[in-house]
Amino acid sequence: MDAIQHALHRSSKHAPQQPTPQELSELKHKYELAGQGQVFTFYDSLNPAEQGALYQQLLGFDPININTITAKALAPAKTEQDGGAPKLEPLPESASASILDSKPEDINRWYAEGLDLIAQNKVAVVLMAGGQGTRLGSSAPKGCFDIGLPSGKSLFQIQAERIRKIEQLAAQKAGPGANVTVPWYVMTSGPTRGPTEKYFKEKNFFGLKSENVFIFEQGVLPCISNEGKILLEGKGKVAVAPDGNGGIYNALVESKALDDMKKRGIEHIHAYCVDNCLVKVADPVFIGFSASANVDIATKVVRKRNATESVGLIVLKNGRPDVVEYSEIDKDIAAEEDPKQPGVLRFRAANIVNHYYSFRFLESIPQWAQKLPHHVARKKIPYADLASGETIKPTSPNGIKLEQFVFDVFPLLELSKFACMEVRREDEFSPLKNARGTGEDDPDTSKYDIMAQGKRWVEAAGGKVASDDAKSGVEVSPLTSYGGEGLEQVAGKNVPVAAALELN
Ligand code: UD2
Repeated sequence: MDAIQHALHRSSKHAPQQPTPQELSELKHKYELAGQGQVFTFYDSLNPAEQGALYQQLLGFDPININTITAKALAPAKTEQDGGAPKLEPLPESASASILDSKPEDINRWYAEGLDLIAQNKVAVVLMAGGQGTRLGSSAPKGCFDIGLPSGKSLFQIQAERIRKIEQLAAQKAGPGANVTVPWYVMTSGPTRGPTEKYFKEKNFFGLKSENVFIFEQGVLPCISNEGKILLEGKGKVAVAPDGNGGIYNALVESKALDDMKKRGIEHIHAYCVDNCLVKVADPVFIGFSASANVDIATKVVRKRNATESVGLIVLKNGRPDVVEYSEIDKDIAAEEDPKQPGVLRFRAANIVNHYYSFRFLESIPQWAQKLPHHVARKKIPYADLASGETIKPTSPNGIKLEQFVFDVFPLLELSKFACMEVRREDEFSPLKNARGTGEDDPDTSKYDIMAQGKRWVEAAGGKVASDDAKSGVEVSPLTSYGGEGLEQVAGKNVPVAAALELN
């Protein structure tokens, strides 16, 4: 075991340790070989604790690999001219189902099968909550955000209560004595882990058992200057950023979340995005549909709102399922019309970060996680000036953040092991992306979409919502109804608008 491996072994057991002179010189040499020796510029001016912390941080990166992924991420996108970029096509009908035109008996069958799997404790939920919500303008984790519902519930609480309700519905179907648990694996990042853990504890895990909530953290990657150099945030710290929601795969393995799922006998996983207030957490229809299709991955999509909506597009590329992110799609392709349906977008299956995975597929993560590509986000990154050591806040993008995308795993699959389910946007997708007042994908549209859905449910159950004002609605607690069921008691009754309907 060489000095670095000794240090890795030692560091895994104790607080940041001072390296031995040999360990330090070996690590310095490794970074200098990679042209990244600048990270040691201020090392000698640091105190022992700072030196230990910087050493441990640098030990966690491989500078050669950082150079490789940076070069690959910056490589010019292949164009059709140089025979590179393959043709994109919409996913064929064979790989897609749509709730919009599925037969009710199929939907009911998927629902029943999904509930049975949940009742057999074979279903887990993974929440991607490491994003930093910059566009929303809130420094707290997005899941803590109060979208202004009459109940004041946050996104985390709404999602937790949907888990509690689906556990109850599955247990009711399974009959007396059923003991149903849907474990909730919450992925956070450096900036969101502390506040998320604190919030969950304050809220007593929203009524869930804490041993069934597994909060873990995704990895980080160094920020890179426009010249390809690893940036220091300060004299003793590398500037880092979360490694993207594609970091979920490594994080599931490194955090032992995957081991925990195996111990529990989990076979089906629902993974989703924290900012979608309408998300059907552990949706039995989606689980049943995916399990009966025996796929390794399934994804929910909604019809794209317009050519410029900021959503990834599910496509077929080289015969494989894939997603082209909104920040990387060719504008002309995004605006192309369907030749068979003028006025309808050709590429209209919008990715909503709502995925099913088979556990058997997630078990194979170590075989392919390193192969996932990195994407580049050009950003203004505060950095330590190498001459003065002062931290500079740049006024224009001075570097890049590298991140992986969760859906970059799709092309690993044959089409036969992949499925796509189109769902109703009004029932399943209302992302919280922008600050209040933006008018689209903001706290008010989130609140409205939940209240409008509650109103539809109450009216479908024979209830009457007192006001016809288009902006009015009813908040139906997830503990009262998961998807509009169980509202018989409102039949014939007037339900006041802006009510938080907690019929337990
Ligand atoms: C995401 C999708 C986009 C579309 C859109 C729909 C990706 C890469 N893009 O775009 O295709 O589906 O959502 O709303 O998914 N997250 C982490 N760790 C990170 C970064 C993000 O956990 O390092 C989580 C984040 O908390 C959120 C989800 O991933 O739950 C999506 O992240 P985002 O909101 O930054 O992605 P966005 O809106 O750019």
